[in-house]
Amino acid sequence: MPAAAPPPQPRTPAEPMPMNEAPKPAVRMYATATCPYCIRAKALLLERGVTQLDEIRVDLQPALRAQMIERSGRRTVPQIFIGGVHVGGCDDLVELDRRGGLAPLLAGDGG
Ligand SMILES: N[C@@H](CCC(=O)N[C@@H](CS)C(=O)NCC(=O)O)C(=O)O
Repeated sequence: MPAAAPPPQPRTPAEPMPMNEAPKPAVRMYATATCPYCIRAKALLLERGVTQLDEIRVDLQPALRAQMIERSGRRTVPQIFIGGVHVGGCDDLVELDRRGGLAPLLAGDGG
Protein backbone atom coordinates (compact mmCIF):
# COMPACT_ATOMS: atom_id res chain seq x y z
CA MET A 1 0.00 0.00 0.00
CA PRO A 2 1.55 3.38 -1.04
CA ALA A 3 2.21 6.02 1.66
CA ALA A 4 -0.39 8.78 1.89
CA ALA A 5 0.56 12.02 0.11
CA PRO A 6 1.44 14.90 2.48
CA PRO A 7 -1.32 17.47 2.96
CA PRO A 8 -1.07 20.50 0.64
CA GLN A 9 0.78 23.43 2.16
CA PRO A 10 -0.67 26.95 1.99
CA ARG A 11 1.08 29.08 -0.64
CA THR A 12 3.00 32.06 0.69
CA PRO A 13 4.23 34.91 -1.49
CA ALA A 14 8.01 34.95 -1.98
CA GLU A 15 8.34 38.39 -0.38
CA PRO A 16 5.32 39.33 1.68
CA MET A 17 4.83 43.10 1.99
CA PRO A 18 5.08 44.09 5.67
CA MET A 19 1.67 45.47 6.64
CA ASN A 20 3.03 48.39 8.67
CA GLU A 21 5.61 49.64 6.18
CA ALA A 22 4.88 52.67 3.99
CA PRO A 23 6.05 52.41 0.39
CA LYS A 24 9.39 54.12 -0.09
CA PRO A 25 9.46 57.24 -2.24
CA ALA A 26 11.35 57.06 -5.52
CA VAL A 27 14.87 58.47 -5.31
CA ARG A 28 16.15 59.94 -8.56
CA MET A 29 19.57 61.43 -9.10
CA TYR A 30 20.77 63.14 -12.26
CA ALA A 31 24.49 62.45 -12.40
CA THR A 32 27.62 61.92 -14.42
CA ALA A 33 30.12 59.08 -13.96
CA THR A 34 33.12 61.03 -12.74
CA CYS A 35 31.60 63.92 -10.78
CA PRO A 36 32.90 63.71 -7.18
CA TYR A 37 29.74 65.41 -5.85
CA CYS A 38 27.65 62.68 -7.49
CA ILE A 39 29.80 59.95 -5.95
CA ARG A 40 29.54 61.57 -2.52
CA ALA A 41 25.77 62.04 -2.81
CA LYS A 42 25.23 58.47 -3.96
CA ALA A 43 27.35 57.14 -1.08
CA LEU A 44 25.29 59.13 1.44
CA LEU A 45 21.99 57.91 -0.04
CA LEU A 46 23.18 54.30 0.12
CA GLU A 47 24.43 54.86 3.70
CA ARG A 48 20.95 56.08 4.60
CA GLY A 49 19.39 52.87 3.32
CA VAL A 50 18.39 53.70 -0.24
CA THR A 51 18.30 50.43 -2.17
CA GLN A 52 16.69 51.63 -5.38
CA LEU A 53 18.41 54.66 -6.80
CA ASP A 54 17.15 55.82 -10.17
CA GLU A 55 20.41 57.25 -11.47
CA ILE A 56 20.07 59.22 -14.67
CA ARG A 57 23.42 59.53 -16.36
CA VAL A 58 23.21 62.82 -18.19
CA ASP A 59 26.65 62.19 -19.69
CA LEU A 60 25.23 59.09 -21.39
CA GLN A 61 21.77 60.56 -22.10
CA PRO A 62 22.40 64.24 -22.90
CA ALA A 63 18.74 64.86 -23.73
CA LEU A 64 17.92 64.24 -20.08
CA ARG A 65 20.25 67.04 -19.01
CA ALA A 66 17.65 69.43 -20.41
CA GLN A 67 14.98 67.66 -18.32
CA MET A 68 17.19 68.05 -15.24
CA ILE A 69 17.65 71.78 -15.86
CA GLU A 70 13.94 72.24 -16.48
CA ARG A 71 12.90 70.34 -13.33
CA SER A 72 15.55 71.75 -10.99
CA GLY A 73 16.39 75.14 -12.47
CA ARG A 74 20.04 74.20 -12.03
CA ARG A 75 22.78 73.19 -14.43
CA THR A 76 25.17 71.28 -12.12
CA VAL A 77 25.13 67.60 -11.25
CA PRO A 78 24.03 65.96 -9.11
CA GLN A 79 20.39 67.01 -8.84
CA ILE A 80 18.47 64.82 -6.43
CA PHE A 81 14.72 64.25 -6.17
CA ILE A 82 13.10 62.23 -3.39
CA GLY A 83 9.46 61.37 -3.89
CA GLY A 84 9.23 64.18 -6.42
CA VAL A 85 10.68 66.74 -3.99
CA HIS A 86 13.73 68.55 -5.34
CA VAL A 87 16.41 68.26 -2.66
CA GLY A 88 19.13 69.98 -4.70
CA GLY A 89 22.76 69.02 -5.15
CA CYS A 90 25.22 67.16 -2.99
CA ASP A 91 25.79 70.03 -0.56
CA ASP A 92 22.04 70.41 -0.12
CA LEU A 93 21.68 66.68 0.54
CA VAL A 94 24.46 66.70 3.14
CA GLU A 95 22.94 69.75 4.84
CA LEU A 96 19.46 68.19 4.84
CA ASP A 97 20.93 65.08 6.45
CA ARG A 98 22.79 67.18 9.03
CA ARG A 99 19.51 68.89 9.99
CA GLY A 100 17.78 65.52 10.37
CA GLY A 101 15.49 66.01 7.38
CA LEU A 102 16.78 63.29 5.09
CA ALA A 103 15.62 60.21 7.01
CA PRO A 104 11.95 61.33 7.23
CA LEU A 105 11.96 62.24 3.53
CA LEU A 106 13.36 58.82 2.63
CA ALA A 107 10.76 57.21 4.90
CA GLY A 108 8.01 58.96 2.96
CA ASP A 109 7.28 61.29 5.88
CA GLY A 110 8.67 64.53 4.54
CA GLY A 111 5.71 66.63 5.68
N1 LIG B 1 27.56 72.60 -4.88
C1 LIG B 1 27.23 71.66 -5.91
C2 LIG B 1 28.45 71.47 -6.81
C3 LIG B 1 28.14 70.56 -8.00
C4 LIG B 1 29.17 70.72 -9.10
O1 LIG B 1 29.95 71.68 -9.13
N2 LIG B 1 29.12 69.77 -10.03
C5 LIG B 1 29.96 69.84 -11.19
C6 LIG B 1 30.41 68.45 -11.61
S1 LIG B 1 31.39 67.66 -10.34
C7 LIG B 1 29.20 70.36 -12.37
O2 LIG B 1 28.04 70.03 -12.58
N3 LIG B 1 29.86 71.20 -13.16
C8 LIG B 1 29.28 71.69 -14.38
C9 LIG B 1 28.98 73.14 -14.31
O3 LIG B 1 29.38 73.78 -13.32
O4 LIG B 1 28.31 73.63 -15.22
C10 LIG B 1 26.75 70.36 -5.25
O5 LIG B 1 27.02 70.16 -4.07
O6 LIG B 1 26.08 69.56 -5.90
